[in-house]
Amino acid sequence: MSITELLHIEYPILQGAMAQIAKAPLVAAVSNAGGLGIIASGGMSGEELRTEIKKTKALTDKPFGVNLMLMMTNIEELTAVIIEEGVKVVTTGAGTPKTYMPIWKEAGIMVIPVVPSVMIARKMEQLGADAIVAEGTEAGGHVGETTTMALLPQVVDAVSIPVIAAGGIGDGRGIAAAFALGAHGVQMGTRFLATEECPVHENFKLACLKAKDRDTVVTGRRNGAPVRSIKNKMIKEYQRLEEEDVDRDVLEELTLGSLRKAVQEGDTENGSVMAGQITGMITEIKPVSELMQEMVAQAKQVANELTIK
Ligand code: TUI
Repeated sequence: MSITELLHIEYPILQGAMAQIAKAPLVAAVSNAGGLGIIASGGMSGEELRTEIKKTKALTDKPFGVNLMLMMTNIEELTAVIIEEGVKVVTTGAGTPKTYMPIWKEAGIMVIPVVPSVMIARKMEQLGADAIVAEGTEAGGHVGETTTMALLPQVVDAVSIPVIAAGGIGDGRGIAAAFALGAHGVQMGTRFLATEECPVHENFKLACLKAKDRDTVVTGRRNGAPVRSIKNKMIKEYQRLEEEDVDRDVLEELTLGSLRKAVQEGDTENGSVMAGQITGMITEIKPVSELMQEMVAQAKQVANELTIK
C-alpha cells in the first residue's frame, strides 16, 4: 500500500515535527495542502497538547499526526490525550518507543518511528512499526551520523515496511531523488520553516534564508545528543567549551532555554537555531500550499525527464 493510501493524504509528504514550532497553524496548513502535518509535542504538557490538537482540528478536517520526542518524561500523559482526541498517526524520535508500542497499537494508532540507522530500523519493524522515517545527518535537530544518500537504500533493503526519507530534502529534486533511492514518501522540516504559516519568530526565518550550505554544524556529539543548528555566537561558544573539555553542566547551562530564545524571542545569536543543511537552498518565504504544489510538480517533472547516458 502506498503512503498516501496508508495515511489518507494526497501527496506523500510529511512535515517534520519541529519542537515549539510545529503547532496548529503550520500543521493545518500542511494537511490542508495535501500532506501530513505533524504536531511536535516535545516540551508540552498533556493539556497543552490537547489545546494544540483542538486548534488544529478547528483549522483542518484532514488527517494530521503527533510526534512524541522520547527523551520526554511525560509520554504516558501525552499518549492518553492522543487516544482521547482520536489522533490516528504517531511519529517518534530520539529514542525507542518499545514500552509504549503495545498501548498505541491497541488503540489503533499508526506508529512511524524516525530512525538514524539500519539496526534501529530493523528493531522498529520487529516492534510492529507501520512505516519508518529514515533520517540522514543532513537533517536539523537531533541527528545520527549517516547521510540520507547512504542510509536510505540500506534501510529500504533491510525492512519490508514502507520507508519515508528525511534529511537533506528541500525541493522537488530531493523528493524525486528519495523516490529513486526506494523511498515511499518524504518528511521535510527545514523547508517548512520558511513558510508564511510557520509560527516561528521572523528572525528565525531570516536566519534560514541567510544561511549557506556550510552554515549548519553538529554540536553535542560528546554528551550523546548531537544537534544540527545554524552556526552563531552561542554555537561558537559551545564549540570552544567542548574543545576545552568542560563539565557537562557548563554546556547544559549554555543551551538551557536556548531553543525558546531563538523560536519565540527571535534571538538568533544566543539561541538555538536548529535547521538542516538544505537551509542553504531556501531563497523565499512562501505559503505552504504554493510550496507543496511547486515541489510536487518539480518532483514529477524531474522523475519524467531523468535520463542516464
Ligand atoms: O528526534 C529527532 N530530532 C530532534 S528531537 C529534538 S528535541 C531536542 N532538543 C535538544 C536536544 C536533543 C533533542 C530536536 N530534533 N529526529 C529523529 C531522530 N531519532 N534522530 C535520531 C533518532 C533516534 C536515535 C536513537 C531514534 C531512535 C534511537 O533509538 C535508540 C535505541 O536504543 O533504539
